[in-house]
Amino acid sequence: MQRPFQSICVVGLGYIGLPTAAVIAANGVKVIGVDVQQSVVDKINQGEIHIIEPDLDAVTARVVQRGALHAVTQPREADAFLIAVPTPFHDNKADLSYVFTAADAVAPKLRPGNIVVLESTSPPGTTEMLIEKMAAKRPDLRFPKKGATEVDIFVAYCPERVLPGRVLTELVENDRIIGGATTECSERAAALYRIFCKGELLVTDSRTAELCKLTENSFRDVNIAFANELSLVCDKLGVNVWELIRLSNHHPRVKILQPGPGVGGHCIAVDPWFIVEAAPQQARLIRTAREINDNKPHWVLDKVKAAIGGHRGGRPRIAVLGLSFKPDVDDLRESPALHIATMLAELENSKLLVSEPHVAALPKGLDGRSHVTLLEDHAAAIAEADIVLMLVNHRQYYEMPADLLNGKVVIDTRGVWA
Ligand code: SAJ
Repeated sequence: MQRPFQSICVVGLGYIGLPTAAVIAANGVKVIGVDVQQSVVDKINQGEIHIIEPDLDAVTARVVQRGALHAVTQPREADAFLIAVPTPFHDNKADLSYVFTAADAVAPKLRPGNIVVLESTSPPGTTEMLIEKMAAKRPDLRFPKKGATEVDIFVAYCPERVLPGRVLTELVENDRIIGGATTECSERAAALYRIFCKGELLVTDSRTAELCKLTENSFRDVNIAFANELSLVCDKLGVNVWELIRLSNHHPRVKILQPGPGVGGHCIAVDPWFIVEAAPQQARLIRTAREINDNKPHWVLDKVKAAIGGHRGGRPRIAVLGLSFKPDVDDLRESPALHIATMLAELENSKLLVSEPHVAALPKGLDGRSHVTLLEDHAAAIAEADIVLMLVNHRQYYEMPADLLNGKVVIDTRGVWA
């Protein structure tokens, strides 16, 4: 029997598209990878990769060498099309231009029986708009819409939910949500994901699938906001928030997360805005949570400013502990710790002794400033400092002599010394 998918075209060869293309190719299906950047295409065709992800280099080299994966700048005819392009959020709006550009590029290559799947994180209704875009370009083909019994092109939404650093494992092991435009679209999409996915394939409609991805990250954002709000309440009332949360979590149905200097990374700090944009009147808690978390770095900055104001005897030295967006990673993207350190450096009224075990040099915003120094040894930074600002609870920070903090003003946003 002929396999239903002989060739698959993956549009967008970034953090999701490239590993997906490589994994499908490794499962014996011919993959055409598409990226608008010629440099990315060239690199992949040489069997190399342009992103950091464990083991992806070896898999890519193997499938490119076997001819199972070939990269190009424009889509080509295939049995299935997977779209994994970025959907940035700016000026309070989701930017869907990359999705629609991909749809415009795919449309001329479509043949009856093809399936198109969108994976990019998207506001509810995007898949329906994608269908309209392609239908406008191809009036000769029947696309799925309400009441249609027969279609030529099947369309579905299937969000990516893999954790960077574990992408190759999670692509295969994780359950997937499949939101077809019709039941038959879902069935076809499920057959496509069965090629490489060992997890459960959970079928629903496209809007539910779109909202599901956004909901998962909003759920976490709202829960972190609750913890961050508690930290403000406790500061006002003179209560230790870490002890409060520890005690409250002994209740069998209470599981409060941890406060911090704010919420960073590329997903949790962004995705809830897609829901707020789609339903501004209804998504009041989700919006407020975003505002609480976004405001936390400024609250921390005010605490440091007060400590600087209270310091006697010249410019104080501040040990800034951690810059990454969460503990034990080297990722500085959208990091509240880096944001706070950069705002502090701008003030120029203190000397910053920065510790970040996962970077070799100071990042942009902190480099080239005479009053900012990167120290390899966090204990040395603390020993020299008047004020100690704990921003990221990296594993190494828990190991230091207990009396090192004696006589210092301590601002501990992570509860390391609580
Ligand atoms: N944070 C806190 N307090 C906590 C937990 C986290 O302040 O109790 C902060 C972290 O320090 C960090 C931010 O929240 O700044 C986000 O970190 P995270 O570990 O919660 O999440 P991410 O961004 O690394 O990954 C999330 C995950 N989503 C969920 O847990 C619902 C991951 O599974 C997704 O694959 C990923 O987003 C994604 O790509 O969407």
